[in-house]
Amino acid sequence: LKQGWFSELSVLWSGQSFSLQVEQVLHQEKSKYQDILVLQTKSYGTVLVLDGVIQCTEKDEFSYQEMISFLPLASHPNPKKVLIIGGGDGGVAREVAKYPTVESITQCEIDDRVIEVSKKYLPFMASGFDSPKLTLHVGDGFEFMGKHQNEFDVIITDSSDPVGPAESLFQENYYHLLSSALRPGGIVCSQGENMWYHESLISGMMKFCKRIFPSVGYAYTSIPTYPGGQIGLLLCSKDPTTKFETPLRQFSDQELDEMNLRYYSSEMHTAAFILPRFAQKAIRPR
Ligand code: AAT
Repeated sequence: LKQGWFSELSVLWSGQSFSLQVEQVLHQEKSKYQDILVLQTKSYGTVLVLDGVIQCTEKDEFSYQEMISFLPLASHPNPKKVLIIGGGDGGVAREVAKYPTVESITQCEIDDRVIEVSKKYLPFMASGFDSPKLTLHVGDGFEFMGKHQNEFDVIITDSSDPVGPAESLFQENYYHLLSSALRPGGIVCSQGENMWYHESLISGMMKFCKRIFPSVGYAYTSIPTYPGGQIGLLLCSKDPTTKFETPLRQFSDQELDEMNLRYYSSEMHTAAFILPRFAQKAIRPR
């Protein structure tokens, strides 16, 4: 930490770095899987960093957690059983628990230390772990997926980047396992990296997804503390009639307020799938 600044360096966005001014290092440890760092920052509140990469900040986490949850849920006619892979801070569980039709949430996070540290330092996200609908498992998401068939309506992969423990979650065989873990008409949504930096990763994933699923889409959300200020979301459906950009469930302003949704709306849902031309060509979602 040079002169009180944290800089995010990675081979995934080489030649650039986003920095945050640090007021205090709240926690630092090396878990079995990764380096865990919690920072109190000047302008983004509490920040969770894994292996040197920002996972979430208090100021803007809602953008990502709401969109990775509500895009697949509102694209499904009646999601009841939801599985979350990763998401050790609890933020996605918090969002999924808001959705009216959801009856049960299963989560598989690899690192119990991320869960414990989040409970202590990120209670506004870890509140997701308090949901009576949630069953939490600690283990590898890839291995977990191999043990479940025809079970879930929606599977959300809230994973870190493909360098480190999440590498297997970006591969074709993981998507075959996702497909068999879904019930008929099921939908998956995964952290989909950045269209400015990861064109070949994304287009490669879109290609194998289209071989496995009849409907595939790519959306993105704006979030200042992820590289490039935005992050993609890769969606696949077992139902060939799924039109991801048209939500099947629309919420009124009052309902959105009651669920404390600050980013998601039906309009944002539709808009998130409209890509700039360069990305449209590179990624070719349809
Ligand atoms: N909601 C915050 C965003 C994240 S968290 C990613 C989570 O995935 C972490 O808790 C990490 O421990 C967990 N994880 C990593 N690998 C696995 C695995 N194989 N099985 C289960 N969980 C795993 C994502 C931030 C994206 C950052 C973009 N640059």
